[in-house]
Amino acid sequence: MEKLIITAALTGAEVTKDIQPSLPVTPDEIADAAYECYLAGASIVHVHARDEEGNPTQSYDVYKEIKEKIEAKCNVIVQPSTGGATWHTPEERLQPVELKPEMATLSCGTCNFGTDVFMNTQEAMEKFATRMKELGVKPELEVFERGMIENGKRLIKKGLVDSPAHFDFVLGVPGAMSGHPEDLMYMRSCLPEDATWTVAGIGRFETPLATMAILLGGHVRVGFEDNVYYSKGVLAKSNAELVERIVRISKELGREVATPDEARKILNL
Ligand code: KMH
Ligand code: ZN
Repeated sequence: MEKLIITAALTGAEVTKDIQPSLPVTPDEIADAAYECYLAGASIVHVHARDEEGNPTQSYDVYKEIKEKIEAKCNVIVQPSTGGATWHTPEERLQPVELKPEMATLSCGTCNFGTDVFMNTQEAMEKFATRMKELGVKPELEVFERGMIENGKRLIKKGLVDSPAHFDFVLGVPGAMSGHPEDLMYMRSCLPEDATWTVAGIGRFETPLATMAILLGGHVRVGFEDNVYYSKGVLAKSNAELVERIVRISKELGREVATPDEARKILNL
């Protein structure tokens, strides 16, 4: 089986330091967390930027600072978010793609997101995919619902996303698809045959779905964006602690963990 790619989703747009005191928020904190996760076994870091007040921002300049600070420390793959926060405009969200990162996320449809709506029109998805293709940025197709896989396939069919595409199943967001084992099995069965995939289980779904992905040949995303706990009611000490657990499980199950350069090969970066 291919080696396991572990993505660390370090910050997200929704979690605050009140909820998780170790949440990395400043560019220096995010770069330090990225480096710790890299040392622990992560080959990709999914990053969201925050402004000086700690609020989500899609500012080109802040993403630039984060990317440069991470790249000064290690060769982990830096994957900026184009999802941002639910209230960001598509134009704001697309800004970090101009940094020409190796990868960036591309959300493949609209869904409820907690008490908000996460809006991704066909027009916006095509615009994001077009710009990523022009700049040589590989999209990670974020799917929160079954129908979003079809939207991703449509982008491939239109020639806006290259095959083999890479999907990320984000399962367990309140308001969108749940994260039970049968949900993951179903989503996986709907992918294009040549696609690679990652699963990001939200909250209590994180570790069970990660374990399934290790066994099924998929890849894994963990981190404070998705889950702030190590176990029920016990906060994780750091993003790296969550990565370390996945490395341990994967080794116990006989699957090796990919370095960033090995991940680049698997994902055709
Ligand atoms: N914060 C969510 C509304 C992504 O990073 O691409 C969207 C999100 C997806 O986090
Ligand atoms: Zn994100």
